[in-house]
Amino acid sequence: MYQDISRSIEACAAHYGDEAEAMKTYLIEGQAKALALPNRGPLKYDADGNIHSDILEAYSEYGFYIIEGVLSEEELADIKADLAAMRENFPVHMGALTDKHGRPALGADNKAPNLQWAPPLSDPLGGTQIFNGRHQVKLFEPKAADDAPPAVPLYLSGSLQFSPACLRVYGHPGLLKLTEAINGPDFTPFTEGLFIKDAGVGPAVSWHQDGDTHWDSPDHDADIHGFNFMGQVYGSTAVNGVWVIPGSHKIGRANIAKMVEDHGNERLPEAVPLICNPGDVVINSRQIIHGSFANTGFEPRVSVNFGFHKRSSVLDVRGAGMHAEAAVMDSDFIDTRSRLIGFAIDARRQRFPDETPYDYAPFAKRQDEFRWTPDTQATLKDYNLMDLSI
Ligand SMILES: O=C(O)CCC(=O)C(=O)O
Ligand SMILES: [Fe+2]
Repeated sequence: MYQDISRSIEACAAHYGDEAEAMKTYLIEGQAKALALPNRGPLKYDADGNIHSDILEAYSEYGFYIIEGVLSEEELADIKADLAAMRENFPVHMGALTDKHGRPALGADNKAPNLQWAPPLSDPLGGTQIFNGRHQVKLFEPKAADDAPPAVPLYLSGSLQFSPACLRVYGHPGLLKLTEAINGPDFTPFTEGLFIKDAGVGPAVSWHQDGDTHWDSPDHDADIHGFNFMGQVYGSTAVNGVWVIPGSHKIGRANIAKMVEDHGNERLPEAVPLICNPGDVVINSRQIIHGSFANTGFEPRVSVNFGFHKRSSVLDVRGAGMHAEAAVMDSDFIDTRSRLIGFAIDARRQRFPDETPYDYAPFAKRQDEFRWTPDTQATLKDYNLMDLSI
C-alpha cells in the first residue's frame, strides 16, 4: 500500500497550464507502470547468506531496485530527529552565517560544499554547465506561491558529518552486503548527501545521467560509474520522486536534449517514478537516465543518498571535479576517504547491537581504528572535499 497522492496529482497538473491534462495522465500512467515492474521487495539472501540473485538480476536489467522496509521505524525516527535539529541550524537564508537562534549556521565555516539552495520550484541545473553540463535541458518551472521564500534548501552535501543517523544508515550491513555483491569486497565510497524536496516548493533536478569519466573507456560497462542508494524518509511518489528510464544504464551516454526534442516535451515516455514507502531504499545506477520534477504536491521528500564505486573505477583515476576538486585518487586518498565506512560500521554497531555488523574487507585488520565516540563527529568536518567524483 502506498500513500494516496491524488490531491497532489491534481495540484501538480494545475501548474502546467495547457499541458495540465497531459501531465496528469503522465503521472497516473507512470505510477501504474512503475508498480507493475518486478524490481521491488525486501532484502533477501540465498542459502549461503549472499544477496539473492533475483535482486542482482533485476537491478542489472532495470538499473534500479526498490528495497522495501530497510529502515525501521526506530531508525527513521533517529533520522527525522537529526533532520529537525539540522533544520533548526540551517542558515536563516541562503548565504547567511547564522541560524534563526543566532548560532553559527550549519556548514557556515566549512570549506567543502554543504547546503545548496535554489528558488522554489525552479530547475537550477537544467541547461547549465554545472556538473559538466550533464543536465542538458531545463525543465518547466512552475510558479511558486506568492508567499514562498526566494530560495529553499535542495541538497546537503557531506551529510555524514552533520547527521550521526545518516552515518549509521551508511553502515547498514544488508546494504553493504549488496554493495559488495555489485562492486566487489574492496568497494569504495563515492559521495553522500540529502535531497530535500519540501512540499509545494522543492526544486526540480533535470533529466541526467550521473556518470562522467568512463563513458568512452575500453572497460566501460553498466557498473563502471557505481550506484547510489536513496533512503526514503517520508516515501517517494510520482509527484515528488525521482523518475528513471528502466534499462537506460546500458545504452551509454544519452543525448537527452535530442530525446526531449524528438518527443516534443520533457515528459519522457519510457520513464517511471520511484514509488516508495518510508524506510524503503532505492539502489539506482549512476548511468540510468533520471531526474525529478519540482515538488508541487503536498508530500515532502527527503532522500538519504550515498553511493559506492568499484575500486577499479576510481583507483589512480583523476576525479571529474563534480563533487570535489579534481584530484588523482590514489590508494592513500581512497583509504582516507574510506574511514567514513569504518566509523559508520562502528556507530551502527553501538546503536543497533543486535545486528551483525558488516565486515569491510579493506579494514579487516583495522576496524579497531574506527571507534565512533562523541568526539568523532567533529573530525569529519569537510570530509567531502575528498569525494570520489567520477
Ligand atoms: O533526488 C533527486 O531529486 C535527484 C537525485 C539524483 O539525481 C541523484 O541521486 O543522482
Ligand atoms: Fe543524479
